[in-house]
Formats: sequence, structure tokens, C-alpha cells
Amino acid sequence: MIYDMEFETLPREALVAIQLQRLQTTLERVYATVPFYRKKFQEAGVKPSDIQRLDDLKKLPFTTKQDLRDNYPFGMFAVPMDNVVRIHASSGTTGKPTVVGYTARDINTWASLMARALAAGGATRGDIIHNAYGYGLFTGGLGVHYGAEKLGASVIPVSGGNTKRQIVIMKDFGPTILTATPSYTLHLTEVAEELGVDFRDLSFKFGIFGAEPWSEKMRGEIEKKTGMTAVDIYGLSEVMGPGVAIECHEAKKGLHVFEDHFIPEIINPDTGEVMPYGEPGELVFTTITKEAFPIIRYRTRDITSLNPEPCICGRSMLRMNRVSGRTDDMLIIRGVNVFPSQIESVLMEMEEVEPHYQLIVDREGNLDKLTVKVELGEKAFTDEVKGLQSIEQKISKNIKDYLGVSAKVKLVEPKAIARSEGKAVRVIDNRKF
Ligand code: DLL
Repeated sequence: MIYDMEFETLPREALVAIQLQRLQTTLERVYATVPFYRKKFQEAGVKPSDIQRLDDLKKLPFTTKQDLRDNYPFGMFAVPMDNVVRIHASSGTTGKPTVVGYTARDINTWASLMARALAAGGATRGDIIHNAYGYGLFTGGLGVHYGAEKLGASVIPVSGGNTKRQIVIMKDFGPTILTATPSYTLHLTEVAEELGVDFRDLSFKFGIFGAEPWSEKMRGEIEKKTGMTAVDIYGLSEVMGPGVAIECHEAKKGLHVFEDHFIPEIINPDTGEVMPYGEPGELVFTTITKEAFPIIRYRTRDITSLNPEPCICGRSMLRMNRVSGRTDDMLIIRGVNVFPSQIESVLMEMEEVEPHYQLIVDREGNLDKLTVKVELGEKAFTDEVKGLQSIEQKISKNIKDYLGVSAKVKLVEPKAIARSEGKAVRVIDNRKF
């Protein structure tokens, strides 16, 4: 029996009662122990005792990444360092990393959550989990690892990199579940092919993929190439790590949020107003069980919407739809908002190219220029050297038709775009702001 599993099917009123009680306890604690929150609450004229219903959450101020930077490294911890047993950090592309801490109880909570997440994604104690998320400061490797052990599965702590050796291990150890970023999974399939191994002949049943945005089309591509069922897992260091939300393998339609630990809200990123279910906006999380690093109304910058419809798996937890992009990844090209995931969807429609791409943005004079670099498939590469220009034109036209933005398309040879062993780098923005 996995600890806490009974929370997954609670009627809403029962869940809300638990959430409110946990929220109130968390707020009292942060007010008493974290000077940052006390000051922020005072400035907003609100006390923990003002939160009498879940709806009152909106009276509280948001927390942003900048707040974490201002309190770098440990300024927002709510327990003395003697009680902190683990520290992780997310690298971030600019500025200082975001540092998070865990007590022994937090590690246990996280392990239970990840065990529940893996179970929702199709894993059982009989499975062998090939864990190719990076181990280290990144939360992916150790997060999945502790969850897999808690579930009672056998975990192979292979981490990212050493890709050829990973293929040998896959052949020899017969893992049944793959945990990795979607982009690294595609790289694994390519290296397998080079070694004469067809992924579909390996023993995998399920893949639990996340840590970066990926599209529904990319899911199709990965399922086709690997022969496994691919589910989407979401999380972020500031809130816990992996295991904040996951798709159930039964429906594969939206990610169930572990609401007994995290309260999600969707806000309008410009006004901060809370949006109703179904409306897209920025995802905001409040943690309600964490000890070392509780976080209140954290603006994730991830864009999604919430779905309260019942799910065929029987879980009553809200589902968040696949993250479609980040508010800070949104490219504004000559006034048109473009998300990398939208370009990905256009590219995935085309047989001639592979799902390896990069978006490069430059400014010429006052004009933004978008270049889409994408790899040709092996077949198109050998067959169609003459037809390259027409493929480029076709992609450009599709991007213009679907997204309303002009892009220069540059086809490159297969494997010309650097592979990542963790999160893929999709955007290179050379504009100076
Ligand atoms: O990426 C935690 C994680 C590890 C999740 C393994 C899933 C699997 P961070 O490094 O702090 O934590 O990055 C968090 O990654 O705010 C999203 O922008 C993005 N992200 C994570 N999962 C998904 C996903 C881990 N399934 C940031 N879809 C988040 C889209 C995702 N974006």
C-alpha cells in the first residue's frame, strides 16, 4: 500500500477541508519563522488568521523567482539548518541558482509523492526503472530514485550521459520503465539505432517523461520510436521537484496535481487575477506540507489551465493540461507571441524533418528575425538534396499559416543539432534588450 494513496479519490469537500487546515498551519509557520513572509504579509495588510476559506488564498501576495534570488541561498528556509538534510538547486539560465532545502520529513513526503506519481504512470513494485534523469543538484534523478525505492521497484541509477553504456544496460538488465527528459529519450533512440538496437525490442512498457516542455506530437513520435506508453510528469524545484503532477497512464490526458500537498491556481500573468477553470494563464503553487522550504503563491511562469472533470482512472485530483510554454520563453517576434511548443507542433506535422530543432532570434536594425533550424530526416537527406529549398519553403509557409509569423527555415543535416543529456536548449535569443 502506498502511503497517502487514499487522498487521491477524496470527494472535493473532504479534500478542501484537509487543504484548508494544512494551509492555515503552513501560514502560521512561515509568518512566525520566515522574516520575508512576515514582512510581505504585513505590507499587504494580511495575517494568517485572515485565511478562513481556500478562496481567501487570493488575499496573499505572490512569491517570485526574484524573491528567492534576493534571499539567496537559505534566507527563505523555515527551519534551522540543523534540520535540513538535503539541498538542491536549479541552475537557471540567468543570475544565481534557486536553492531549496528539505527536512527528513520533507524527503519522506517527496518519496511518497514520487511513489504515487510513478504508480499513476504505470509503475509497480515488480518493475525495473531505468532512471536517466540527472543525479546531483537537479531534483530529477534523486526525486525519481527515492520514489522508485519507496514504491518497491528496482531502480537503476544510471543518470544522464554515457549514452552508449545506457543502451547496453537496457539490453542486459531488461528495464521496464524509462524515466528521462523527452529530448534525451530521442537521443537514446538514435544511439540505440547506431548500435543496431531497436528500442521496440527492449522490455520497456512505460516512459515517464518531463522536466521540459514537449508536445502531443512529440509524444506520438516517442511512442512510435520506442514502443512504450509515454506519460507526462511535471514538477519544479521550488515546489518540490518531480512529482507535483503526473498523467495517469489510463487516460494520458492532463496531469493530476497532488492536491493534498500543493494548491494550484491559474492567474492572469499581467493582472494577477485568479482565472476560472479552463482558462489558460500562469500556474501558481502554494505548498501545504513542506517544512524546510514552504512556498506561498509561487509564480511558476508556466502556462497551462486546470481541468476539474472526473477522470477515467478514478482520481478526483484536478488535472493541469500539458504546459504549453513559459511566460519568459514566449518570443515576441515583431509583435506576434510565439511559443517554442507551437513551432514544434508545426515541425512534427512534417515527415521530412526530425524532432530536433532550435529557434534563433536576432535583431536586424529594429526588426526581429526568427530562424528555425531543423534537422532533415535520414531519408529526406539522401533522397532530396535537390528538393531542400522546397521543404524549407513548405515549413516557412506552415509556420506563417499557423502562427502568423515569418520565419527563415534552415535545414541542417541529421544529428547537426547538439543533443542534450538533460533539458534541451530550444531557444537562442541574440537580441539585446
Ligand atoms: O524539472 C523537476 C522535474 C524533474 C520534473 C523530472 C519532471 C521530471 P526544475 O529543474 O526546477 O525542476 O525545472 C522546473 O521545468 O517550471 C517547467 O518550466 C519545466 N517543466 C518541468 N516538467 C515539465 C513538463 C524539474 N512536464 C521547470 N512539461 C518548470 C513542461 C516542464 N515543462
